[in-house]
Amino acid sequence: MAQDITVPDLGDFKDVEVIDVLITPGDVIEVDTPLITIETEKATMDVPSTVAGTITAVALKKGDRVSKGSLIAQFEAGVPAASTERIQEASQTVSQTVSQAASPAAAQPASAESPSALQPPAAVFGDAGAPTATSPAAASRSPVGADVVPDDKDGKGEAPVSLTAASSFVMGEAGFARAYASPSVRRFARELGVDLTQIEGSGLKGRITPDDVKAWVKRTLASGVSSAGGGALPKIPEIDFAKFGPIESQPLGRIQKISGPHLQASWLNIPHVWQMDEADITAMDAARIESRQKALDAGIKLTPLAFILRACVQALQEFPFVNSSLDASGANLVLKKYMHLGFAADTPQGLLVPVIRDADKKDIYELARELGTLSQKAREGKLSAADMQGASFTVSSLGGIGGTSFTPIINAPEVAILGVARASMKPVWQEGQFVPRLILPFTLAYDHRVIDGAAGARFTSFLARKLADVNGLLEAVP
Ligand code: CAO
Repeated sequence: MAQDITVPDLGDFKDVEVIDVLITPGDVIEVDTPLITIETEKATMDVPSTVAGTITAVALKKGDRVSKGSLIAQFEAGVPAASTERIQEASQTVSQTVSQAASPAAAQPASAESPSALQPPAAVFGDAGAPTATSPAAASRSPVGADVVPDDKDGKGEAPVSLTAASSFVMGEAGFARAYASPSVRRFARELGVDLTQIEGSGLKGRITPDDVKAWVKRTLASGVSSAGGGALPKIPEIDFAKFGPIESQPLGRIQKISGPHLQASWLNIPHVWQMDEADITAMDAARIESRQKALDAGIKLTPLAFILRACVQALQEFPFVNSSLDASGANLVLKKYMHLGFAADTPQGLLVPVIRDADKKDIYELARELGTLSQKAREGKLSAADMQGASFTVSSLGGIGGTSFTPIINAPEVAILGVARASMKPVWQEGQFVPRLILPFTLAYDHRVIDGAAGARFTSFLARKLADVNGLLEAVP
């Protein structure tokens, strides 16, 4: 028989916003499985389950507001009931977190200061921007691989760690996905540039607390070693621009605030190399123009990007190490057997990176259709967390806007990103004469720890050949 799961005592808080719902009907939950993430003015926290069973109905959605006793979901006890002790522990987790949030002394500086902490999370740059599900329930409903592996510290499959976009906008910090910490602690750690994998949690069952993060920072500063292993960066001097003329100060957008530190982390942590090349896409564009109307009739806008994504798939199949990530130790390469392609989308809210899943199983038309659907969702601010998770390689195309080339920043923990500029007609020397050809400039940014220069150049040369081979691009996908 279905039973109710309700919001436990939230201390002084009432009418708190739900910023994420981590369960769906059919999920098997255990004691401590995070059910929802709520956000107060002071902190973001998970509400873990105090029961075990199978979710039959979910009563909440993002944006709803809850107080003590609000119905979260209904469940049927389908797995062994949790022991009283574990139920007490779960309840204790909630009340401890809530009381920390309620206490100004314990409130996290990041939450109090960062506007992003006061707003619903938004995923930004792929894994970098997307919530990373780390609960068994969330992992089971997510098609994403390595970044949603449940934290299973004690071998019981419990993972009272949840997600926010800010918490999982990870640049080169694969360990974050496995760290045993609340979203607000993750956010706090990210803002300080702290690698949570290096911290031993002193909280319940080893959970990392804000104090653990602060203590780690103090120790690290005292020892003069940064989390990146180097010394502190020299600071850019602060300048009073008003001395030189009138100024106006505007806060950065929420997405910029989230993505900025992670772009910087990628920039600082990854030794980037940029390999530039060009492809002759004359035949490809002719085929595109020929099929454009037919595609439009089917509701698909066929742009060069769909062909480029298909060529990327072919290149990634040939060079699987480009479809990989370094693990947290930096000593092993995680080769991904899936091919989820992220693409940068310029939206009114800022840069977002939706992900086309299993791009290797899709032909040009399916890729174009998904590009259209996801771009529209991105612009309307309707992308879900899952829409932005799990990219294994990213393409950033500025071809619709202009420019002859640019040097993109890798969407860590991926190891490469393709930057596509605008194609233009150029005179090309062929068989003793110049002929006009449509030339597409592109740049592969790659992590030199993983990809050698020769391999990078082989990848871009292969990609150029694939882009020139329109028949190969249009072939049915097996
Ligand atoms: N060369 C020449 N023309 C191109 C082109 C290229 N490389 N790429 C696209 N175009 C053309 C398209 O064919 C289209 O023209 P028509 O309307 O005449 O067919 C026009 O440019 C606009 O294309 P689009 O932008 O609507 O579609 P897209 O599939 O190329 O791109 C998307 C979709 C979401 C990637 C794009 O709209 C976008 O947001 N780009 C910005 C990405 C960004 O900000 N990157 C920087 C991130 S930091 O690294």
